[in-house]
Amino acid sequence: MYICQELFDKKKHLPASFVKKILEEAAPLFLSLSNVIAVNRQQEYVTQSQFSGRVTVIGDLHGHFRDLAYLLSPDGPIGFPNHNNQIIVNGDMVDRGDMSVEIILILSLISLMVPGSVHMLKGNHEAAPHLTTSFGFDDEVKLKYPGDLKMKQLFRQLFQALPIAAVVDDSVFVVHGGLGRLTKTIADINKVPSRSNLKSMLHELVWNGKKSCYCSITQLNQGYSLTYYFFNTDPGEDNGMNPHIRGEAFGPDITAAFLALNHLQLVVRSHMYYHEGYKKHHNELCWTVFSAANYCSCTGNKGAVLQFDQATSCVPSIVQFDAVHYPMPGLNKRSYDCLLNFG
Ligand SMILES: [Mn+2]
Repeated sequence: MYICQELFDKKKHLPASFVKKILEEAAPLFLSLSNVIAVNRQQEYVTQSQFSGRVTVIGDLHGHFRDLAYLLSPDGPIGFPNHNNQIIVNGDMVDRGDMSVEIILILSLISLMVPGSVHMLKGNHEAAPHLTTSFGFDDEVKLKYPGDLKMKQLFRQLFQALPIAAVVDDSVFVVHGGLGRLTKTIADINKVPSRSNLKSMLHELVWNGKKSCYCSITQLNQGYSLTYYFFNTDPGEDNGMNPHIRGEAFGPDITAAFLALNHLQLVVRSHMYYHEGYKKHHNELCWTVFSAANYCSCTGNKGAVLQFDQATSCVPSIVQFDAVHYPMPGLNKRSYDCLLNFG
């Protein structure tokens, strides 16, 4: 991480051949995982009902590599990941910030070096290519690896391979955006054969033979719809699905029904900026965590992570942190205008 930062500060970058090697080796590893991955702490031998070790959920990073470096540093609140100190990175690692490339590379590298210690999930910015085109990531790749046409394709391939969600200790569902109108079992989601075929996955999960979905076939074919549900919804106050400033909001009844159907206790999602870095919704059954502190160098918010570190409880500890300050010259006007309305 220090090498990445030092190179960046000198306007240099990791060699393209090294980057490609990481991307080419990590993508098949991610694709081999189930759509919803199980992240389990070790069960203590004596009681069988208590867990040891820690799992930390990191929310949106959006190119804030310095925040990630702080979190994983020896003096940071997480430290370097290992089997007893696992991290889930809950999507939207890229766009808007200026070091998205380094975030993907360092997390992929640790995933390869210490399997099972880092769990990267897909966010709407990894799921929809038009977002990386509009919000900076594609430009960042071009800037750092000019003329290298294969590089963007390898990043895209890796994004497609990322899992959709995680379940911690058979209790906590972790997903980037939230839930949708079709309540699904974890088994249903896992039955979808391949994440690399996005259209097929969207069709199966969203439609499932029903024609009641809000979206049109055209939108579906463009690959928006399930990304909408799992990656794009926000918690709302009213029951059911309701119109929302940036799409649809899912109500407390949707959260309760999903948890009951899957015998789970809590939903942790990200996707939305809050000034304190986290927020509890739906009678504390759904929590938001957001980890880009001082988002895009202009909001002054704290970052937060949620840590499952107690032996018996699935209520996480909240760790807040202040931004690692730096200028962000690459922020364009469209990003600035949109950043509070889009996760
Ligand atoms: Mn998002």
